[in-house]
Amino acid sequence: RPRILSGMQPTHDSLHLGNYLGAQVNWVAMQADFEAFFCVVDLHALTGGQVSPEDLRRRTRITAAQYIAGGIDPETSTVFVQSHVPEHAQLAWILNCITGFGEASRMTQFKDKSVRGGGDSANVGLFTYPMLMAADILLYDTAAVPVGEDQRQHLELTRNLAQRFNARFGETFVVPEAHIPAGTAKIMSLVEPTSKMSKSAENQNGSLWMLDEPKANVKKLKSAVTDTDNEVRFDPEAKPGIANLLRIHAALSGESVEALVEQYAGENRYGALKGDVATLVTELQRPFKTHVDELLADPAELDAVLRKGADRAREVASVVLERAYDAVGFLPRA
Ligand code: AQP
Repeated sequence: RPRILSGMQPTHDSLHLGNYLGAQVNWVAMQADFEAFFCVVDLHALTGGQVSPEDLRRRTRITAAQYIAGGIDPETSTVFVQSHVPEHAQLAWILNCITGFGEASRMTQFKDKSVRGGGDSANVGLFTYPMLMAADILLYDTAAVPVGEDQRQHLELTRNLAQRFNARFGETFVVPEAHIPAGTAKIMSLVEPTSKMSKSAENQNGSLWMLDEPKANVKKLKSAVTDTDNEVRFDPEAKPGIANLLRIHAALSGESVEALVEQYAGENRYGALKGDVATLVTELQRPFKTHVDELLADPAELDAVLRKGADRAREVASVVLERAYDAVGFLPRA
């Protein structure tokens, strides 16, 4: 089976609905047809600035538990923690050394996040984030990478680096394809529907947390920013708030956006649309949260799953890293 790899950062005590719909739903759908690797990218989590060791450890387990609660089967897919597989940091170094400074400077996530943090507060890890992400992917001979739209540019860089390495040192890496979902590639903030829903947004009312109390999310949805036009239409340019709600509804209910537009035809139906989305989100959240709580109640069992995952991941990653070490000319240890 061809391989897929994807991951999320343990930077919050819960994933948001954008992570779930933009990435995880696809992971679950793909795990039957691909040999899948799902990684909690804790090395990446250090790029956001200072985080307490307790928070990082807790969030790493919580993130892994959410993968499983969201439908990843650790018996068929490999679920692991990035720092348990040292090959990620090792390959990232080599990729850093074939990436141009200007090329890395053009990454929009770096530009956005370094500006958000006040410019000088950004660390060097944030700058080299895309090359670590490329290492994550290339280490598994990954054919496809299921991610949200925000990761498209990083994926393109990964492909460029794989091609460049292969051209310079001989065929070593598989060049991966992005696998970005059509409707839910970018779930928007509820308070600023032209920006993506995000873990690190300043206004937390824009994000729906999977593990929050359902009533907190219902409240956020009821006050989601829309427009003054009063008619439910799918027009992401003119009506980004309504378009976002329609996309979320469609993804959770399985109905098409067109059918929903018909269903909410008429005046003053914004309240009804918001109420129905709130019900769908609540229905999604309840069993999800219960399952996460069960998994977290037995951390030793969860850690054993992650241990097994790391062992399997290393079996693959160590072979690919050795190929890359050999290709660049590192002297094999006698
Ligand atoms: N709003 C979104 N819509 C669709 N997909 C999204 N993803 C993130 N936000 C949306 C996808 O979720 C996966 C996990 O990404 P991550 O943990 O690396 O976090 P991120 O990409 O940095 O985005 P976050 O979660 O919102 O965090 P911040 O605020 O730090 O940027 C990826 O596949 C991503 O595409």
